[in-house]
Amino acid sequence: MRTPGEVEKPDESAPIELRIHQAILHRRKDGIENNIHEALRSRTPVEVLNEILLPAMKEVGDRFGAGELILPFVLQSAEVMKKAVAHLEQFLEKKDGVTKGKVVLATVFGDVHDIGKNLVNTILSNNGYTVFDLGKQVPMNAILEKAVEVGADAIGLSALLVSTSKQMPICVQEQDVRGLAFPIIVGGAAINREFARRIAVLDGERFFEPGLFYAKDAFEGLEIMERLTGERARREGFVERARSEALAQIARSAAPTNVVGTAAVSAVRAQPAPIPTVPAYDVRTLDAIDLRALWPCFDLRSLYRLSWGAANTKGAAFERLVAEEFAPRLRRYQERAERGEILAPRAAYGYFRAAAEGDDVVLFDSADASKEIGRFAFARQPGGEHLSLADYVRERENGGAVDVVALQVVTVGEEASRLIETLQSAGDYSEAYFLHGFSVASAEGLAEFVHRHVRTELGIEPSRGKRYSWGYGACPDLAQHETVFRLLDATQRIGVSLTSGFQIVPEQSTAAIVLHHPKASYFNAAATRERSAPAT
Ligand code: B12
Repeated sequence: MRTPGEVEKPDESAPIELRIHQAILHRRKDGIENNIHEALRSRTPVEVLNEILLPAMKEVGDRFGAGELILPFVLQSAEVMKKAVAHLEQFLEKKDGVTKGKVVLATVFGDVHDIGKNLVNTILSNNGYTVFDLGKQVPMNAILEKAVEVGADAIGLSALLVSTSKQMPICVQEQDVRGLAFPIIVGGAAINREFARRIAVLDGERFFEPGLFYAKDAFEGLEIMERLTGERARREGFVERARSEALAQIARSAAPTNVVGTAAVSAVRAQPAPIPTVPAYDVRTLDAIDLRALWPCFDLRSLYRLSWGAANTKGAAFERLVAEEFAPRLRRYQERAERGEILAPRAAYGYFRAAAEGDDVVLFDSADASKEIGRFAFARQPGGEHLSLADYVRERENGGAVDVVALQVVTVGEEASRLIETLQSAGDYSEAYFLHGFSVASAEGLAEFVHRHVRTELGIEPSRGKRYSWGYGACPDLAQHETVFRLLDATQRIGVSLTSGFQIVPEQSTAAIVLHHPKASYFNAAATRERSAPAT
């Protein structure tokens, strides 16, 4: 029984094209240059690329799509492909002749999240496309100028957050104003097909002719590029379908909807919680955190399944993957971190006098319980239990604030992102991906660690209360990060900052409000009934 992607022994007696195919499929880098040399004895460089290398990477993509390969192993195959192509290039007359198309790729302005973009770059550039990767936080003007300069076949835009995804429609509007016509592909964790269709229509009626397409992952991005650079009729059919879907959606959303505001408050509001003993109403910094105390706060399921790509690996195959690959690799990262590499965990957190006022939670001065120092206007569920985070905080009593909330901002520093960038540009795609996952787990683990620390200092049970991060369902307004940063003096204390999209820099950082109410639960303040994902 084989683990997804288990390496098969090379069959040296096989014909050279099969040996190269197997080397890419089974992620064997060693000797690939010699194999290329041997293949060039009977083929032109372009034939080696189009008849052996690209079909091999295509099969890797198909096996990934079929759930037979996990993403890190796909990236290891791409590393072999990159080595093979890099060697082949010296024999290719002019590189241009052999590209399937040119893509200008970038993470939008205000956004520092680039693992998604990097994966797209890896998959496209190792499937025959020329990628002009402009990096992260890229102003739209620079993206459009590059597209004009290189004569791009498409522009690819990536973003992590709703707030930063707002840059994407600017690409449509600016092209319209400037008379440009580059198809746009958008992707990212916080957007979806509905968003893409909406921004593909100008002035509520005109479809952006070159087309704007949503890609749920890098391989859908590849499919879209195959369509956009494929033969004319197929491309036109593809764009035509995008047009009709976008205009149909606009027509549907034009229909009046009866979303009503609500005066209702949830039943929780009438069940105020006992107020814990607060050590002091002040702000503190944690920057000498013992990493061994952090490891137990890791969510291994999310690391292995989400960040390291084994979401679809089942049963014994998963157990073997963890035993042979994941657990040893995690231990190696933890040992490096304990030696002072990779992570620099720091946190700023504090306790604030607080009172609910309608749907707002108001924070008061530590010395004067009537002096307001900050306010969070929280959303309220229009339906369902009509929950709002304000319901978990006591209202003013005798004019003063009697309740307490904690705020926290945590970061594992920028060293991880720097190492990931170095690995990515060196073509060590899978190492970059694995290290990104570890840094994500560390950031989430640190948020959990600080939350547990707050519960201990408040003397409440380990499971009491919840931690809510802005941008998630219960508190979607990321702009409130500014109030958190001001009240915690986060930039001074732990060296974090906010982008124009209210994203935190360094990337592996989170911000949250901690509520101690025993009935606190996760919910989505948007017009739905079901509960939303827990906070970071
Ligand atoms: C990992 C993660 C984190 C990590 C790391 C984030 C990072 N910058 O690397 C940590 C824990 C640090 C984090 C923090 C936060 N997060 Co977070 N996070 C996630 C999570 C779980 C996965 C994102 C990820 O890295 N996916 C893996 C990569 C490889 O996928 P990807 O980037 O989506 O890219 C793929 C596709 O989208 C596509 N794609 C992407 N771009 C492009 C471009 C093109 C051209 C193409 C073709 C394809 C394509 O292909 C890529 C490869 O397959 C998502 C939820 C989710 N399941 O997606 C929430 C999520 C993105 N986070 C969210 C939030 C709110 C936050 C915080 C703001 C919370 C807070 N207040 O602290 C912070 C902000 C961090 C900051 N620096 O500002 C929300 C965003 C919602 C919103 N309102 O915008 C999400 C959606 C969770 C949710 N359910 O609401 N987060």
